[in-house]
Order: sequence, then structure tokens, then C-alpha cells
Amino acid sequence: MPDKPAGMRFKVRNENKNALGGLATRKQITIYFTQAVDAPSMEVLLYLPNHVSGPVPAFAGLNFSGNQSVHPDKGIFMSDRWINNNQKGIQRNRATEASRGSQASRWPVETLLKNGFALVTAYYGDLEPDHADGWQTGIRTSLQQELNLAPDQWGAIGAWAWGMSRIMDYLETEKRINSKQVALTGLSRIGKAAVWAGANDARFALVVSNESGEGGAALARRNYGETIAQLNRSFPHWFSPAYKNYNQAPDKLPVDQHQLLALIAPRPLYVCSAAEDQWADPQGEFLSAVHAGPVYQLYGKTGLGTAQMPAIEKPVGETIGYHIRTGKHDINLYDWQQHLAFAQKHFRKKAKPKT
Ligand code: GTR
Repeated sequence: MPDKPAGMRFKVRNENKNALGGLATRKQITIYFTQAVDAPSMEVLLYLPNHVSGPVPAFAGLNFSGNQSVHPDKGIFMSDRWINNNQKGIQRNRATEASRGSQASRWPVETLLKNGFALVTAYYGDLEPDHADGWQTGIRTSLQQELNLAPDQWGAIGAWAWGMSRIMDYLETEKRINSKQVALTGLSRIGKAAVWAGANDARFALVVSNESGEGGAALARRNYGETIAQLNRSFPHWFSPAYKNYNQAPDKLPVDQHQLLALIAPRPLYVCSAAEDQWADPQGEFLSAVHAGPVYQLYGKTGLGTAQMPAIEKPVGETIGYHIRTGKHDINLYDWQQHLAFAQKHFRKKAKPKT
């Protein structure tokens, strides 16, 4: 994982202290990765709760369809980048007005704000468009020199994860954010990237894997649901080329995904699955969380505290949390409520006692 480029800079493009009917302050920031006028960049959307003063905890995560898809708030700048046509309100690979709020069910902005959390997000395609040739216009090519890494030395998942750390670089400069209490979250392919970012960057105080599946939380050696071969065939650009050597031989991998999760120790980690999302292998995600536990124990922490797969919508765990809910592959309010409660529990513990 390369470090940040030397010339990186931030520009606050817009700030509205009276967003969402006064509930929030909305800031939109461009992260320019170099000093050049036409530098590769990333658009960050930040909502801060207005009813609490001082630095607040935050949830951070990339989105699939552009920042305007996260909330119908008309003040959000519309993405002008390449976006997959299979996303709602996208035409000829560009966002239209119809994409505003199209992903709102995945981002309970008001719930987070009312609980005193900030939300920070950016479009994953700002780092690399999610298709096989996306690397040619993404940061793996445009920042090749600055990062001293050839495009085939990493994959799109790596590029997205790298971008998550650049959001953290910004948050460290943002006075209203408690940068020691930033929870990183991600769904599915972005969940794979979130786990990777969380493993590499210990500044993320808590990591959430929402149905990250194969190449994310799910154990590869179970060969259940999506396999390494299927993943590499459908998405040849996601992982480093060496991963393809294991297409037919997951048993030859020197590691498995529980070890990836264990790299997040001793920081709190939440893994979750959905009953109808067998493609992501809920059992494999659970077992991965179980077997990350011994590393948490080395730090004197209890991971899940159980090896028994819990019933539907009966969350379990200590420093590692887990739930499986009803329904399909997605992230919904139920998931967020558990993530929020988990973050509140752990962040409260760390908070200095009031004198
Ligand atoms: C699927 C892919 C999964 C998962 C998912 C998603 O097509 O097979 O690994 O990443 O996409 O991102 O929604």
C-alpha cells in the first residue's frame, strides 16, 4: 500500500452550515493528489451533526454511484465521472438528476447525525472506474510515478482502499472530527477494500465488513458461493495478478481471510452477512471472524466470544461483532443500527471519563 503522494492538497469547495433542515453542516472537499492544475482528484462529501459541539466520531465509506446518490439533498455536487450504467439514474455512464438519493436506503444520514456521528463518503470510481480497463484512467496509471508502483503491482481493490486512507488524511485536518474515532465501512466489493484499508491503516479505529464475501471476510478454502476463480474471471481488475495463480488452488494460498481480519486487531471489527446472500458465504464470513479471534486474544481482548453461528438478527461478539440478517445482498437500516451500536459501545469505552 503506497503512502500519500507528497503534493496532495485539500480544497473545501462548499460549506453549508444549515443543511438537511439545520440538522447538519455539509462540507464538500476536493482532494487533489498532486500539485498539478489538472491533478487527479477525489470529491469528498462530509455531513457534521449541528447539535453537538467539539470533535465528533465518524463513519467513513466509499459509495457506488457518486456522492449525489447518497441523499436527495440538492446541494450535493453531482459526480461527473464514469459510473456504471447498471446504477439507477445513470445514462451513458454519467449521473443524471434521477440518481440523486438513489442509494439513500444504504446511507441513513439523519440517523447517524442524530446519534452524534459525522458521515464522510466519496465515489469509489474517483479512484478507479470499476471495469476491466478502468486502471488506465484511474490512479494506478495517473499516480504511477508519485506512488512508485506499476499498475499491475496492485488492483482496483487496492486503489479504492488507498483512497480511504486519503479521506483519513483529510479527516485528520478537520477540527470537528475526532480522527481517533473514525469507523470505516464498506459493502461488498467496497467492503473488500474497506477490510484491506483497515488492515493497512491503523488510524481507522473500527472496521465494518458488510457482506464483503470472497476476497473480503469469507474464507476462500471453503469453496462455497463465489470462488477465487469466479471472482478473478468476472473482475480481473480487482486484485493483484498473482491472485489468479490460486484460481484452481485455494488450498495452496499461504493465507486465508481470517488472517486478513486478524490484521485489524486489536481494533474493533464488525462482520455481517445476509441470509439470502449465499454468494458471499455467510458461514465463511462468520468462521473467518471466529478464527481471527486468537490474535485478539494475544492483545487480551475477546473477539467474538463464541464459535456458534448466531440465529438471524441476534448479533453476537465483543471486540469482533457479527450478525446475519434476513434478506438479500445489501446494506440496510438494520445493519447500520448494529454498526452504530457497536461503534457507540467501543468509542464510549475509550472516551475519557468526565471529571
Ligand atoms: C458481485 C461479486 C461479489 C461482490 C458483489 C458486489 O458480483 O461477485 O464479489 O463484490 O458483486 O460488489 O456487490
